[in-house]
Amino acid sequence: MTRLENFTHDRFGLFMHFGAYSVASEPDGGEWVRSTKQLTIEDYQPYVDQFNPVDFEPLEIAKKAKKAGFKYAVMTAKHHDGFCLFDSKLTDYSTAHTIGRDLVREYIEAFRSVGLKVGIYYSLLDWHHPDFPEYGDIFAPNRHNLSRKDVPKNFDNYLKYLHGQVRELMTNYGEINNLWLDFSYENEPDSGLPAMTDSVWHADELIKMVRELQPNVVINNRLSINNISSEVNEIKYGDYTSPEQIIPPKTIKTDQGKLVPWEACITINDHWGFVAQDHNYKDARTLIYTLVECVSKNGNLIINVAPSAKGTFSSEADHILSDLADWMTINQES
Ligand code: FUL
Repeated sequence: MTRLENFTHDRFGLFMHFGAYSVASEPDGGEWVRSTKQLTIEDYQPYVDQFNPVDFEPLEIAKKAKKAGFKYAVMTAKHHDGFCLFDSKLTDYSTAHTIGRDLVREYIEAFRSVGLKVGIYYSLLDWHHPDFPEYGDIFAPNRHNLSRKDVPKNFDNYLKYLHGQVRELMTNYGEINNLWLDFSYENEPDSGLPAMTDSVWHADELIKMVRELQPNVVINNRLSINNISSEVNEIKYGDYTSPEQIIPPKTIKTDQGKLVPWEACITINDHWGFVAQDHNYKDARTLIYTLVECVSKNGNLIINVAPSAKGTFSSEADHILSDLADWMTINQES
């Protein structure tokens, strides 16, 4: 099977947004808390210092995920806050430095050991890197206040960092099945960020490097702008489109009528990052109906379950996964 046939055959993925923002557990923002609360790097530092998921046992999570019918997983190696969950030679802003753990390695080894495919989420945005011009981005009310125009920046330095970290992730962890890059958007002209055309990330070069290092990896389409809706029917970079919190109304086809692979990403409750107060969970029945709907339209479904700051799933999420497991036991193909 080709890499894409494998991906579309698998259909069902588990997303995990895991990071320092789980300590904040902030309903207004979740993983975006640094932006929504307009926190400086120093304001955010206590969350980074306190992030110590002593109960994170990826093998236990992997076993649950396998039983619940997931075929692959994707975990955040770095979200927009820039804090890395892996050991990078390019920064000390990582769990390798703060708690001596490479959480990405732990996750990958555990999930692979139970036969699940492994993917890595990597944010193109980086609100911590000194050469990334902004940490406000589109959803903050006072976005302009958040850009760092006062500090001299060299965007090429940031690009070197981004490409260098993707190289590390694609080199140091064996075979990676999915690279989930996030994301590109139409930025405001005076934001300080170079116009976010498709070429801003040197996307051609990046994709070429990734394909050389990992010939079988599938890549989402978020190097291109306008990438999170279900309207997109052309893939400029990568392999599949990634509609967010929406199930496309029908199959997605190119103007020439060719089927476009897609993966809908949805949250199990209302946040990507862990928020303890968020009890608005989708039940197993809803998730199963959603999965069937996606498959019937030629799509994949990836459901996000965020580990808490200690590294465990909430009891609600555990129950839902166990309900999924019951259903899967009866219906899974052998
Ligand atoms: C978005 C991000 O900004 C969210 O925080 C989340 O990671 C989602 C999957 O993609 O665009």
